[in-house]
Amino acid sequence: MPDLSAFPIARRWTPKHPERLQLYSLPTPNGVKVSIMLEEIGLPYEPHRIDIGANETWTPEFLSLNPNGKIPAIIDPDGPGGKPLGLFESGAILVYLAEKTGKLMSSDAARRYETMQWVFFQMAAIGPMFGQVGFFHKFAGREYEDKRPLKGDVPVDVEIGGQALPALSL
Ligand SMILES: N[C@@H](CCC(=O)N[C@@H](CS)C(=O)NCC(=O)O)C(=O)O
Repeated sequence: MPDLSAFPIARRWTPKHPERLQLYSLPTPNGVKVSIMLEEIGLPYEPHRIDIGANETWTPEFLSLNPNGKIPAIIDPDGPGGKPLGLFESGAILVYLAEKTGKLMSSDAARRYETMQWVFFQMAAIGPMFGQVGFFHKFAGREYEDKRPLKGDVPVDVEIGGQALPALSL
């Protein structure tokens, strides 16, 4: 039976099946990427529901696994060399699972990089943009005041190279 006691997160979210991959997540767009992959590759896992609405990702136990305070994160009790491995960032987890199981990523180098480019595109481009749209339009937008002047509303003092320019109307 693997010993996960070195991971503080396992003290707050106690594993019932420590021999299975431990998934710390919630069904959000980033969270489901990992659970969908786990279902697709058929790797047994134990999910732990992390309530981001209650700021559970910012507890010391969660931060010990992901200092960035975000789901998803995993502990694989059977990591490289048979040792437990903790991992965060959905893209890193997807690549790890693909390499661990030899599924959903080709062993052919060109095909592998083709897959990686789409993973990086999702992670670095479209994912964060959609995330911001969702955050500001659907969830917390009204809590943030946009202090920028509206076009034509407010004259703005501009200084370039220490020299004051006449007020501009944007
Ligand atoms: N780049 C990260 C983003 C993860 C992320 O943004 N997770 C959100 C939910 S989708 C979260 O945990 N938010 C909680 C918070 O920021 O308090 C990844 O892909 O894993």
